[in-house]
Amino acid sequence: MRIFRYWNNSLKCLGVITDDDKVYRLDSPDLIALVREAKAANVPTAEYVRSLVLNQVPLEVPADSLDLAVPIDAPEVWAAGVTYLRSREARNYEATDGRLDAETFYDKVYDAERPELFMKSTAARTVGPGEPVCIRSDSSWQVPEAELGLVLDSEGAIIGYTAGNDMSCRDIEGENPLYLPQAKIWRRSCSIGPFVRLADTVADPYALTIACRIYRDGAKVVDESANTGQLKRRLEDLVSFLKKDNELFDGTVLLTGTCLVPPNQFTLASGDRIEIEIEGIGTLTNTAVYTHELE
Ligand code: DO4
Ligand code: MG
Repeated sequence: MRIFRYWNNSLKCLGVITDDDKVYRLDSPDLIALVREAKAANVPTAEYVRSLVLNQVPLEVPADSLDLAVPIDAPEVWAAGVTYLRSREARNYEATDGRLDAETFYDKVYDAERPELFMKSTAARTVGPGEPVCIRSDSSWQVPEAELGLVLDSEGAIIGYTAGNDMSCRDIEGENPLYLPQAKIWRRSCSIGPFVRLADTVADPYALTIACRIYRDGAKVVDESANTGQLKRRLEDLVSFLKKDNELFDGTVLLTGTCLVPPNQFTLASGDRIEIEIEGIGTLTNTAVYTHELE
């Protein structure tokens, strides 16, 4: 069961795709309200939504044909790093110019009990499906990072799963790890959506194929896939470190790290179309542009 939002006459509406692939409009204002209503009714959210649509007529169009919006206004997006071997390998490459002769802090954090967690984005910097993501003008080595996103409530419970893009500058991060915030955070450097699959309808979050495809001038220039089974950490452990002495807000998103990095010679160019697909969750599509091209 997947919750989404879409534009209808300049209004953001809430919708659901049920397990039998029917699409319904929901009256609740947003996902968090829906979760609260289910809690008040003392039933799991998916069961509550099933009861809401029981006697409703489904929309006649597939969800993909609607004008999909960001599924949740995440007040904060956090991200975990170096949670997959592929990320460790890529970061060691960019930090050492390919001369891998000593243990790096990426090797250390991959094995440490404490995960790398960083603030990735705020609601104002986060875009949804179909919206442009931005590339920085002071970087010449930029990639999307396809990541499984956890949608959390203020207690840290996982409400659902979404797809996320942690746009990253490999040259800025590789030059000096202290530049991480600049390598990760700028205008429109994060994208999430289009669907949030309710957590109680996902049988095994450690068995999801993640794919990243990039198209340039109509040709596919990147096509990579991996699986959340390769994640080094437990999702609950990432959340428990995020929660420590911290305040979480309903709808916070935690991106769980990338298992896919495009080949080292690849960098994003303006006009590239990025598709991030997570099995059972959906495909997040955005086009990359420079910030000065937005206006
Ligand atoms: O260590 C820097 C960031 C790592 C990251 O974003 C990832 O592994 O996905
Ligand atoms: Mg990342």
